[in-house]
Amino acid sequence: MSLLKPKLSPEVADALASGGAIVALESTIITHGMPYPANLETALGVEAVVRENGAVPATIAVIDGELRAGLERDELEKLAQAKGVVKASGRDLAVAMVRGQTAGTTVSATMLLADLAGIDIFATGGVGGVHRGAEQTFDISADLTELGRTKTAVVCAGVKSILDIAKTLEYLETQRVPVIAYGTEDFPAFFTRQSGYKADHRLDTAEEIARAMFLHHQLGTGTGLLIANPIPEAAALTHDFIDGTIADAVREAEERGIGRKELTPFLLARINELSKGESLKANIELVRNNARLAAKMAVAYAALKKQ
Ligand code: PSU
Ligand code: MN
Repeated sequence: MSLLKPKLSPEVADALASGGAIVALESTIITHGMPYPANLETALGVEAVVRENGAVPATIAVIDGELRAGLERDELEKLAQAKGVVKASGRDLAVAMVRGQTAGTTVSATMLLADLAGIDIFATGGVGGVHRGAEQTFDISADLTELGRTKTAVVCAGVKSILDIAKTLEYLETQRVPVIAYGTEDFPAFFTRQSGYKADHRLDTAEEIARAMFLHHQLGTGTGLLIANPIPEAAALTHDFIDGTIADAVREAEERGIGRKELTPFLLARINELSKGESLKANIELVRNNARLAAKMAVAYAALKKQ
């Protein structure tokens, strides 16, 4: 049985055919991670940043049941305003196809589809992880198991402290996923440049990260890589400001009994409200920053593959 491939935009198809640099982008951040119109502006802005840095953007989603890599502007506009869109992790894709649904793809689903398309690098804001209280709820994002089985390098700004960061790092260790911090020893916590935990590894250039990716795959590890890129200093929030807000949002979710796939979108929306939009501003900046690094990695990686 042959493997499916997502339908490629002409630009992405050209780049793949010529061995050019491509950066995959996810769409749950558009459908469930940010409010309209900030989600659309961010999606368009991130694509522009990828292009400015020499790579082709491939936003991944399911549109009317069709797997897609590379969306046109009007499709992004529709996705950003659509109501009742599915949040699809890798396990939800087949049913979304059968039902003809439109879905935002999580990190897990985006990695899977990027890999099927032949795209090696993917930029996002934050990945899912082990939720606080997971010892009771068992709530561990499929993003982490996907990283343990799919060969995509994911550039993120670390994980938010809506998650149990220590357990998330432990889980990635179990899954044989290297966690590489860019230009720092610290594992960043999304809104802040430090989480209180160290990353496993530090590399200081996009070229070095691309070489590490190349070798990681040549070793037949079969796993992805997590690249943690700290939010730019000027956009970072202070621990004092954001930690209380996150704690309030987590408590509220618990009180209201929110769980499973609704939990992360609820927390993101609540943190945005409680922070009066400060978290959203930081979120936009860090995603752009990740797109920049991912594009530079993609340029370096494309050159390595041609050697
Ligand atoms: N964290 C964020 N922003 C996001 C997400 C996580 O800061 O948009 C989204 C991503 O698409 C991620 C998904 O893959 O949430 C994880 O959801 P869950 O925790 O339900 O696995
Ligand atoms: Mn979950």
